[in-house]
Amino acid sequence: MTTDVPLQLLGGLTAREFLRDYWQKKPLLIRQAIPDFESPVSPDELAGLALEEEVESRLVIEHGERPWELRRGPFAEDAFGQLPEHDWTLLVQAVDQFVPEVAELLKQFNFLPSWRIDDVMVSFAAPGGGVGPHYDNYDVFLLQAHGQRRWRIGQMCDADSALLEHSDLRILADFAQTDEWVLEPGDMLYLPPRLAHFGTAEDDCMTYSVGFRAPSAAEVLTHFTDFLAQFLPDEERYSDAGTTPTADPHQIQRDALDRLKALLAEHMGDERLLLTWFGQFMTEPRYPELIAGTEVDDDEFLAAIEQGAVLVRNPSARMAWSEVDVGLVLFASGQSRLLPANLKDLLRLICAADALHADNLGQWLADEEGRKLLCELVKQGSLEFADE
Ligand SMILES: [Mn+2]
Repeated sequence: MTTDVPLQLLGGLTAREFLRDYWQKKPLLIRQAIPDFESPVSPDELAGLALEEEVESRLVIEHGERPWELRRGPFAEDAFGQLPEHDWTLLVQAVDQFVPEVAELLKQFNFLPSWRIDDVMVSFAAPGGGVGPHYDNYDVFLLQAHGQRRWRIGQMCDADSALLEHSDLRILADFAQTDEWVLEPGDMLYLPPRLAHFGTAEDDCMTYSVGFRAPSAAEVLTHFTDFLAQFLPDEERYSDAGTTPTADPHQIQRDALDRLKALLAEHMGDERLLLTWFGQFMTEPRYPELIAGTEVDDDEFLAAIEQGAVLVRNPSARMAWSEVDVGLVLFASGQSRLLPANLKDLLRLICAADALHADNLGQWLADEEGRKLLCELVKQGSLEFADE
């Protein structure tokens, strides 16, 4: 992708300028980031999604059975009829996995790695509705999709910031406002992690939140070491061969720490395993149960494609690829495959194309490794045959 072209989505900044000056640093309001934006999802359709078992949804009612009452979906059909006229919000996660037009929107964010994108949450709010002043640990682009929302931003927060006593929601006890805007459809607000913000609906309004994933340092350490440990035999232990007599047997000496540090460095520095773990971790699907594979053998697969069948990415699948010294690695929905270097263009195609078919697969259908890979991805469920 070109990084030095001014982007309407970024208010005329180039991707390079945005990443240098704003990303992870400071907020940016972009008027008409997507001119004449019309939400591909209606409020009714959003409410419909919140009834579905596999969809993660929440309702926040400011003056409910308790202040800022949180209810979790799936909801019953009559749940929305009984709500007050104002001051409530419905939030639906990962709408991009269920509405292709919302997934399409994510292509505009291709100046960022796709594996950093988490999901598009869509919220509908009645007038006055919001989830209270809070901060998130993730970057977010807030695209106004319908109606108007007033956004207030405040201070940078951290784990010491005081929160209201609330069992489910993290609402800030103090909010020091620094700026305020009313967003119209097509306007977008970028917020870096940990910036206090507070959105309230001016009228019936819908907002799309493009959220990002970034593992915490604690997650990196615990998950990577768990992953590493699978490959370490029980015999490999702290070892002090060649040690010298100790002056005081009760003292832990410096050389013990040095031995431990060497043990850690040897394994933590394994780049291949670090990459494998990271790629698997970052492509783990939010809803693994929606990645169901299809049994298909190599010949059936080839025949189907040659007869015009089309493969599409499972909307719940996540994919990324990387280069290693012995070839390539494809990460697909939490799994990794080591592949020969000559499959690079195929990996790029699989990760990027909307659809795979005889035309764009072309020569790859004659490549045994390539065909096997496609077939395996269908069996795993990351790719699926499009419905006729
Ligand atoms: Mn937020």
